[in-house]
Amino acid sequence: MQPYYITTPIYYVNDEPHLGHMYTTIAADVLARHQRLSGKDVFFLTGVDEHGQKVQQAAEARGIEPIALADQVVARYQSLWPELSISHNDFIRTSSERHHKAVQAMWCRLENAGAIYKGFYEDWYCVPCESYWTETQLKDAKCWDNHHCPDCTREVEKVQEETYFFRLSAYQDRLIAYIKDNPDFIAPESRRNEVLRFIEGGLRDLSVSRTTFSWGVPVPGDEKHVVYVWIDALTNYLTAVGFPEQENPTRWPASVHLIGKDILRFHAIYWPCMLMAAELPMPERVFAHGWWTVEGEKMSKSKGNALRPADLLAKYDADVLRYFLLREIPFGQDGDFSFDSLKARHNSELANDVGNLLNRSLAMLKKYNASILGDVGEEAPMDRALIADIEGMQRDVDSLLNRQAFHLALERINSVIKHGNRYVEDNAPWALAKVGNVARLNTVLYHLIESLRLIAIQLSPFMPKKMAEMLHQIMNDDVNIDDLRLIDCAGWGFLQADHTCQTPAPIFPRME
Ligand code: ME8
Repeated sequence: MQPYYITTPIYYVNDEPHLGHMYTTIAADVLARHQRLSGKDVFFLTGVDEHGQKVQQAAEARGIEPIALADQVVARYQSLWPELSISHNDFIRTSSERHHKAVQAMWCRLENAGAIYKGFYEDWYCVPCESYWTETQLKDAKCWDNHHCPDCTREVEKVQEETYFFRLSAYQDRLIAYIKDNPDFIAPESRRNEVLRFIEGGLRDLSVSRTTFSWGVPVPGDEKHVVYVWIDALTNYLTAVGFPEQENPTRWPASVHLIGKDILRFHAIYWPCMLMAAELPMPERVFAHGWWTVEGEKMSKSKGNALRPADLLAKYDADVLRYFLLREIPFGQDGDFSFDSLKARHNSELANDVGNLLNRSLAMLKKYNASILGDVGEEAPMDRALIADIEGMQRDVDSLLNRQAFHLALERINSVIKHGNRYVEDNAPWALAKVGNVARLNTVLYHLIESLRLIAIQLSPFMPKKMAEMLHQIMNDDVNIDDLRLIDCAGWGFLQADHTCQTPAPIFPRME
């Protein structure tokens, strides 16, 4: 089986999960589910980033130990993911022993490669951004890393300390060449160009240890230093696949690192350079998606307008949220979350289009043939056109999802659903029933139900529970969505004459 290894960022435990964390994780889940359905051997990783000054400070502010804070937030994530049908294979915590070992092994590997040296550091540090700046990179003596912290104009701290450096500058030319030779490595295109411009501006060696706080992994052989949180965090992608027990883990490299645009520099520059130094293969792809605003405003802790999963799930079905988040904005671009557009999309695309096609088809089958599929007669051009459209859609969805174009994949599926609704109008089964054209009526109803089955399978990575319900009505049997494989079920003609479907029950009741 072809392997497929997909990751989300590991989320900081200084904040509770919010819409942004849901978004990346749902997107990764759709890809994991699609690839499993396609027969790949999927490993889907998510988890939490527990170390660093930011987490230590958040814990101090609450008067608790960092690990106690981490435990609380981990519990939130671990109860949230099943509610959203997230099908991860592993959940990594950076405080775990396996990860400590991996970080220390990575450190030694970098050191043995001559990529780490000890020096003295005098620079400015922005704690919320976990980033170092030189004097000239500051604006009005404040941080302005407007990617990682969108409204960051915060005070920076002067740091003067003995530190270890990673020779980032030594890999600059190799990294530029690599990015140029591998056009699919960083996506979307605009982000790739941004990264190239940044590297071409010159890379400075990176300070990779701190002595001013202790919440992290100690540097091997020099325990007063703690490994810089990003070296620690990025290594999680190797920990989970068995590094360092496996020096070159068989599941490595990752097929895709899915991230937000805020952490592109770390994944597209630091991480590849670390891997080059450690002589490990590059991830195949780093995709940086855009940022959500809420009703036109940036989400922020200070404004208190961050959308929390519990509030969303109290109002909306998890699958409807999954669908909306991936349908509403082209993946890679920024977008706005509004309750009005969620309702509008739900009512038009889910209730009206797919919901209606399912309902009317099953209702006609019940009315005209006691819910039993009849024999298929000779195929008309209209029937062949519908089948061809379905088969084209199956191929297109696969190639679109292979480049993370979720919105286009959904558009393509929706175009087939519209085709199905047109097919109903064009064939007017009620008229066929009226004139007693049973052969043609059976053929039309079969084409509708078989199309719906194949549509539900293609939509199942996006809406696993809803599509399990839809398939249940069609198959008249429980369908284990997680075990479906295209090779067994995606061919036209799977349903047989004499199969009995169920009486329809609306799966997307209209939102008022
Ligand atoms: O950066 N819109 O963790 P983090 C969309 N621990 N996505 C958003 C978002 C928004 N408004 N806000 C956050 C860290 N995200 C590090 C990562 S990885 C080795 C270490 C999502 O808790 C998006 O995926 O700040 C972003 O990259 C991530 O949350 C940052 O999560």
